[in-house]
Formats: sequence, structure tokens, C-alpha cells
Amino acid sequence: MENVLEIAEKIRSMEIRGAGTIARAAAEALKSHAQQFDGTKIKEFNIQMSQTAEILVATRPTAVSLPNAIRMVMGYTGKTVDEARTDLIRRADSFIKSSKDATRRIGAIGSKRIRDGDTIMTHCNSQAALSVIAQAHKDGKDINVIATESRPRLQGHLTIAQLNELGINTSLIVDSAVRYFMKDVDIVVVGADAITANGSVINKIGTSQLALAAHESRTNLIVAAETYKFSPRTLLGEMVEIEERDVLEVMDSEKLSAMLHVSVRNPAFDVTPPSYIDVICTEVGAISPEISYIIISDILGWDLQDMLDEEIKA
Ligand code: RI2
Repeated sequence: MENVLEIAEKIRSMEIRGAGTIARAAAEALKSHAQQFDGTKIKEFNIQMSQTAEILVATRPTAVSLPNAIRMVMGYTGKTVDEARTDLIRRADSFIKSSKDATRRIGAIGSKRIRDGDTIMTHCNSQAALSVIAQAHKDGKDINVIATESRPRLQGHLTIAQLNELGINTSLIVDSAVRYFMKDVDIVVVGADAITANGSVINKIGTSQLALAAHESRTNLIVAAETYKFSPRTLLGEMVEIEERDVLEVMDSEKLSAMLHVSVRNPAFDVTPPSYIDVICTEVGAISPEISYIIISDILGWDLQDMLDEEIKA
């Protein structure tokens, strides 16, 4: 179990982060746990795998990519440990591969929205959003990027390092300068941690005010997101839980404890309504947020009636 606990801790502490990356890490952790299992009883194997899945799901609550990936891997079948293990490993490998392919395809689709000479604003550090930007650059388009710091964890620093590596001209700005610079921006490209059945996008805190500023100035905003970031349970009316992280990410404890009347709030994500989103670029196409339901039902294969029946049974 040690390897799984280590990976779970890395996801919790955000040493491993980014909705797609944590999904792949969870699939990898399930696979390695199955490989390490040295018993012969299928019942014991199933129990251990379920416990492992529970540990991984509990690490971060918002990115739906995590439970979606775990569900895909845990759909394994087999009457013996060997059969079950083989199927689980096949599923994990297939998820990891399709996830990486999806990010590339999103780049190919989303980059068509970028024109030669565009200035692109992005927020946080999304591999899907960066795939769009990188592909536009690869296609020979002359682009500039404005990247936010993304307080409090400063994922923007990862973004500028990646863009620098690609040779893309980039300016780093503080999060509160988003509206100030919006007049210079042609298009906003962000990622997603979860997308609800009604097309709302949950992404790094600050995305919704960036979207509001873009909407106000009639600047298009595109979301780059793999289909496993769509949240099936929102079809049942469930809300996506917004992770609230340790206040020490925002302020050190000494300063804070000296102020008896002050508390710090640190939500990690916010919700951008579909009306602020021009298009969601997925690996199955550039879609309007309004058809998110179809992604959940036709692409992810969730059936509302089955889900309701299951809920009633539970
Ligand atoms: P990709 C990240 O969350 C950011 O909110 C980013 O936009 C989103 O995941 C998607 O990232 P965090 O882990 O899957 O930094 O596109 O809290 O890489």
C-alpha cells in the first residue's frame, strides 16, 4: 500500500497536480498496486483495489478527472487474480494513453481558433490549454501570451517556463491585472477541472473573473478540456465540491495568529457560467457548452435512468 499512499500524498500536497496529470497518476497507482498484489484470492484482490481507489478519490475533491479515471480502471473484470490484474492493467494503460492522445487532439482542434498575430491570455497551468497554444506556435502563427501568476500556488510560473521552453513570447502578470490587460487580448484559453451537465466550467480560482472581464470586452474565451473532465453526477443535480485549501498557502501562521479578528479563505476553484464560454475544445470536437449533456451520455456512456436507479437502490 506504501506506493499508493505516497502518490496520494503527492496529489494532496499538489506535488502532482493538474486535472489530467492527477487522473493519470491515479491510474498508474492502481496499476502498480495490482502488480504488487501477491495473494491468490480474487475476493482479497477486489477488496484491496477498492480500498486503494477510495484512498485516491479522497485526495482532491474538485477535479472530476480523478473519479472518472478511477472508475474506468476499476471497471475491470476477471474470475481469478491473474485475469482481473491483466484487465485492470490494460484499462490503466489504455486510459493513460487515451488521455495523452486527447491532449494532443485538443491542441490540433483548439489551435484553429488562434489567428496569426494573436495575443492569448491564459490562467494557471493547464496542459490542455498549453497544447492549444503550443500547436498554434508550431503551425507558424506569430503569437504572444499573457500568463497570470495564479496565486496562491503560482502555477503561472510553470506556464511561463513551459512557454519559454517553446520559444513563445510571454508576459507574466499578477492576477489582479487581468482586466487592465484585457484590451490587448484577442482570445483567452483556459483549462478545466470539471464541467457540469449545464456547461459550467470549474477551473482555477480567478478563472470566472477573467471570463467576466473577457465577456465585458467581447473577447472570446475557449476552454480546453478532455471529455473525462465532464462530471456525470451533475446530471443528478449534484454540485461540484469546491476544494478549500490550507490558509497557510495564503498567509504565514505567525502573521495570521497575531490578528484575532482575521480569518483567511482559500478556495482553489471557481465556476464560470456557460454564457461566458465561446467553445469547449475536447478531443471529440469543439463543442458549445450547452451540449455538455451529450458528452456525458453519448461519449462517457452514462445513462441518467441507470444512475437514478442506482441512487434509489443505495
Ligand atoms: P490540465 C489545474 O488544477 C488548473 O485549474 C488547470 O486549469 C486544471 O487543473 C486543468 O489542467 P490544480 O491541480 O488537466 O493546479 O489541463 O489545482 O493540465
